[in-house]
Amino acid sequence: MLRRGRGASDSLPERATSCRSATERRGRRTDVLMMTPWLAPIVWDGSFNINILNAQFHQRHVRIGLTVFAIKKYTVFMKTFMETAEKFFMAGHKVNYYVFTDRVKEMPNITLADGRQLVVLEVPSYKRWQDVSMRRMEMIRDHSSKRFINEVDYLVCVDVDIKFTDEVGVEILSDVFGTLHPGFFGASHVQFTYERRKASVAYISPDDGDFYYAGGFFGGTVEEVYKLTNFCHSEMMTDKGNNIEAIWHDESYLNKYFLYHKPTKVLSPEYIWNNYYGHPGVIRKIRFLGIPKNDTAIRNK
Ligand code: 5GW
Ligand code: MN
Repeated sequence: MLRRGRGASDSLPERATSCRSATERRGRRTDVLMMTPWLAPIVWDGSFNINILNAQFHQRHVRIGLTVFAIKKYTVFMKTFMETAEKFFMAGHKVNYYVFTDRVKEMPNITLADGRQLVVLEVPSYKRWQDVSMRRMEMIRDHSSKRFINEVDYLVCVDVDIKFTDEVGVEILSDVFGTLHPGFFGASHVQFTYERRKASVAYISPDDGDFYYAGGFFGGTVEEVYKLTNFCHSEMMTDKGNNIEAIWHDESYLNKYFLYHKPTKVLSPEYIWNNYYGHPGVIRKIRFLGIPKNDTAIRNK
């Protein structure tokens, strides 16, 4: 039997300690769900080593597209969005910002770090705010097949009324991912605000549902995002033809998609927090924080 010599100071308990991973030393999270029933990781602070992940994704020369819509008055959110993204979103990786807007002239002029570029895509605006929100699916779909597929590997699709307040990096990337809505991560599936009218194709029965996903943060490979947005847009058009619109608009169709196409990674509400929900202890980091809106001042202009 081969046996390595041991120094006097190399006692067994000490060795056992030094063999533990950094995650274990900091303490494995037992306070939150770390994996979905279909074995997809749920990303919480402390569940990943960003240095190892960065090395892996750098080796693949990964390119990331961040899509955001700034239609009508929502251009006011762009400066903070971009400035905080430069600080916290995928630092050190190749990033294309894809900003869909009807007000190209109102885009902020921000100096970007190396390997990052801003692509402004001029799009029409819709009169109804519900359409402004919902038509994002169609526009992301159309640009995925035309442009994004040639330029990036992954797409991250987010709301604009948000600022980055901590690191959001490659730990979020996977074939297709969704984010737990901060209002429902402790709730039971019967409480989820899925579409409950059977007349809508977004309908989900009270017996079904895994999680309630936020409409403001999803993504995946360009191909998977194409499939997701194509589904959501087509289903919206079916409902429109039947004169019905799902209760939470694009979010309702997204939840329907994820019920039948399970995400390969689920992000914790660290990734789309809102102070409206307070500061529970399980939220160790707030990475992406909703900005309070004055509805009359911003929304209906
Ligand atoms: C305007 C009035 C009511 C609701 C949405 C809008 C609106 C949304 C708009 O005028 N312009 C616009 O660009 N949007 C886009 O849709 C933004 O990217 C915004 O983040 C996204 C979703 O709308 P939100 O953020 O107002 O929805 P909640 O559910 O986060 O409040
Ligand atoms: Mn929002």
